[in-house]
Amino acid sequence: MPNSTLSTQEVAALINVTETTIKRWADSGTLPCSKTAGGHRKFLTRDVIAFAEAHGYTVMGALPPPMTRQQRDGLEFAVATRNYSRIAEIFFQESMQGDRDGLLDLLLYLYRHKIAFDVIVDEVVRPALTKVGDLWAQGKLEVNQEHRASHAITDAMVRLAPELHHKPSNSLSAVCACLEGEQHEFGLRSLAYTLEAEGWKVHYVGSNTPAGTLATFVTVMKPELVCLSCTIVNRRSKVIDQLRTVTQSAGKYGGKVIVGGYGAEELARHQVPADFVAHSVSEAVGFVKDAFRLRPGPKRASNR
Ligand code: B12
Repeated sequence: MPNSTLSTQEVAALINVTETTIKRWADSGTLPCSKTAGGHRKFLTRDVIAFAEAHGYTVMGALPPPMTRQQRDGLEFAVATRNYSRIAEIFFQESMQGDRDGLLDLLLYLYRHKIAFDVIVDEVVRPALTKVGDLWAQGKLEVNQEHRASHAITDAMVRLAPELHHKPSNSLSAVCACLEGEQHEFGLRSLAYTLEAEGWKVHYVGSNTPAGTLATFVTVMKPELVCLSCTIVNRRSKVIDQLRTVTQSAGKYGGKVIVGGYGAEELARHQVPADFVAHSVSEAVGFVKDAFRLRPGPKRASNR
């Protein structure tokens, strides 16, 4: 279960120094800490123990359990009732601690309680990261806090991927890439893991891929599916041009192209050169299941 956190007062009591000393150590970076939206310092128990051991302080008194009974009950109840907004809030709180192990435990807990991976991404991870982004945009989170949270989540997701149940190969392949200039790859990565679990061979190209090189790759590899992610749309016409370059290459041999991401949702109001615009990983999975019936077969002719 996730690691517990301690307040400044609790840490001071634990190693028998004043609160002022703790704040000084925290602010100088000697003792790792994060701040809540309200500006309160929070410390990971394991960081405090490591610090005490390294600096010769004796840890006094009993340590709080990793998660209180009340928190555990809250999570169990939220999972049992599929209360995703509550689960997302718990996930958000964990991500703000930057606690990668705790986040992995939480993800494993959800997955083992039969919440499908695409649902975890769409209903838990996405709202949690949206909240992180909103707080950052409002100036309530420092960039370092936002980065730490998103990296901790990425790390936990990478470590969750091998734990997913993998179906046997379906002999289909997919290329997953972000358009040029695009660094947001979380949705794409999640889709890649989902496809792999469904038996696809995935070529994960990742962030910031120029359309020309992607088109060449697609022409050579001839994947049945090309997944493109697009969040930042500074110039719509440029993004559309990039999409067209790739879809034309895929169209020549009948490959399908799906586009997703924050920016793609905006683009969907216009003519998008793609077979499908997905608002979520679950939607993409639905399209893929329909389009391919998940059976290998001869390359289909283009329907564009
Ligand atoms: C994490 C994050 C980052 C990380 C990305 C790390 C990484 N490796 O992915 C970093 C720190 C790099 C980053 C950088 C920037 N970011 Co940023 N970022 C975010 C944040 C907080 C979370 C995004 C995320 O990962 N969400 C979780 C995933 C799972 O959800 P999702 O992206 O919404 O995707 C879902 C669907 O869209 C779909 N999907 C997504 N991709 C795909 C692909 C396919 C093929 C399919 C089928 C489906 C699909 O499925 C997902 C699950 O439901 C958002 C906040 C927000 N509201 O989204 C801001 C946000 C997206 N960022 C923003 C901005 C402005 C930036 C920067 C310009 C900041 C800056 N000044 O430097 C840079 C731009 C970098 C660039 N050129 O790309 C803005 C974008 C506003 C806009 N519309 O233009 C947001 C919305 C923050 C805000 N509130 O202002 N960011």
